[in-house]
Amino acid sequence: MTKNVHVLNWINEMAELTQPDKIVWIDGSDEQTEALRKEAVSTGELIRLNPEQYPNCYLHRTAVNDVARVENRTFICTTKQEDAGNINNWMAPSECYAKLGKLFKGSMKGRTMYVIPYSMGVPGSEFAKIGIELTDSIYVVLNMLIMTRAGKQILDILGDSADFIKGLHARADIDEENRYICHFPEDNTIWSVNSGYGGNVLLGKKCFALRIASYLGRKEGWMAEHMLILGIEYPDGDIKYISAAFPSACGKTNLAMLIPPEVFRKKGYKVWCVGDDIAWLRIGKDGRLWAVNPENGFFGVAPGTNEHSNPNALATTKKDTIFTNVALNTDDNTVWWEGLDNNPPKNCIDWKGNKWDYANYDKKDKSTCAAHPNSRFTAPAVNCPCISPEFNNAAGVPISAIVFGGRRARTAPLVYESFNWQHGTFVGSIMASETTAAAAGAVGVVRRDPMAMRPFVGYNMGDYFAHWLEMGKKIPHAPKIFHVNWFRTDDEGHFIWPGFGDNMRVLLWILDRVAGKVDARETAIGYVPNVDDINIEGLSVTKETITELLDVDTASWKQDIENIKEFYKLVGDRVPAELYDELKGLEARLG
Ligand code: OXD
Ligand code: MN
Repeated sequence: MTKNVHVLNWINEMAELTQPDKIVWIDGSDEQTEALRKEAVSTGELIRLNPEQYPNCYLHRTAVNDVARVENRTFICTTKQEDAGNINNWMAPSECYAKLGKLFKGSMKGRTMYVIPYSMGVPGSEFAKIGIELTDSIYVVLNMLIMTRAGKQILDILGDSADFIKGLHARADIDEENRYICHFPEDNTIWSVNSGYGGNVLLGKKCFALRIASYLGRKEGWMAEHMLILGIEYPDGDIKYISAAFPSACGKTNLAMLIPPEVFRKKGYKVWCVGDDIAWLRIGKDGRLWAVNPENGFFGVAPGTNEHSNPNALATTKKDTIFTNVALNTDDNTVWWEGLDNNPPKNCIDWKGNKWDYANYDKKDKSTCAAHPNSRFTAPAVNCPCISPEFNNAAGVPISAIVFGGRRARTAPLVYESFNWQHGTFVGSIMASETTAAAAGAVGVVRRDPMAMRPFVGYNMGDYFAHWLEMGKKIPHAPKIFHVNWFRTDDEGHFIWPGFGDNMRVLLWILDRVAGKVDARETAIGYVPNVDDINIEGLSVTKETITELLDVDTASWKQDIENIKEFYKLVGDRVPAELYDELKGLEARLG
């Protein structure tokens, strides 16, 4: 499919190492894709679902020891350890190549090596980058064909260039003790071995589009972020775009596809989804920050997805979708997961492939669940009813506001605005989420997750903060930076804010601030809305509740300061002085 010597030499080298029986090039054609699906069904790697209810949909089960990303086995392999920083695991490149080389050696004997040329971003566009993944898994091929733009055309665009990311993946023995997800940012290389789970093996996603891309972005003057992108269309047709970063399990896919509350829908408001997980951001010729979603599909968490939480995601998965580790309803060959509805199928196979013990099912005990809590759907973006008309626009969309968010019971108010870009970078750097403890009202453990990028920055976190500050100086018309918290609780531990579609009310305040349409109250942490400026038309939430949601709890902020200091110390000596200045400023304002 190509005469590119860089590609051919590298594939020869990797084939000599892994020794596959044959090599198959993925051309992206319907015929080849269908043949691979058939082959996977014949070996049991995929189960075909009911073609009437789920046309062209399949179920896959991973090994029971291989169900999630493995942060403790993920490495950034830079020549100097300090370039990877304290937040990442590090191995010297030579040591890592030698160690993993042994695991890859002969790992594809008796198997096929698939060559997947793919593009992150619209192929051939200024924003796009090319990768090639070598894998011995049909499941990976079929997922990559959904999640990226893949096939022969990508090799045509690459021509004889050496500018591509080299990804090697082998399932090997799915041995957790020898599972490694390793990144060599100085060599544009990713090696992943002993896993078959999406986040570890779909190398275009977290490995390339976040870890390697964040490294490239710093070098080349742009940003790769763990952000959704959405557009809000006003009744007059104007559309404003927001990008937002939240740690895993904070409802990013739900926010990206939100349906406006009825009162807004009636007035003509719409929400468009550009992306649910990753944004590549660059400074446009007009001086604004422009974002593309480099992916071509959604790899979403299934449990909790339902007609109320995210009807658009549900609709997206009704065709051409691969489900992973959900339950199989054997009565009608359809899928089910906890939170889909209140009718768990009595006759079903659980995510481990065993007959589900329905009689002993206890919603609160995860070990009795039919679907794995991290079970997934891989669905094409084009299936989404609210996919943005700009989804395939190579230039991306102009960003008016950047939103950070976490899961905080008390500390963060519903929404606040940073004072400026530097302060906004500080707000992102101290992002955190709490795990809610079992006891009602108890506050859980705080995990700092700067810009929701803790597991995904491909270099030193301190340098990453510095890059944010640098970008701020270079963007003539920078977006404003906000922080939201949908998860504030009352004294009994109940969520106070309704969330889901109603989050749009907060996004509208954010956009009003950007447009200079509303005033705000200056507080120690930033600008907080005046109570009357959050539109609660058609909502059963009272003004008193909004007042409570917007309260800045000084005592818990003061407590947080110590934790922030500890975290900065952990990040190390490359935390920029400007962020320490911001921390001092916050401490002083809190009094
Ligand atoms: C994801 C994650 O899968 O952030 O998107 O873990
Ligand atoms: Mn994610």
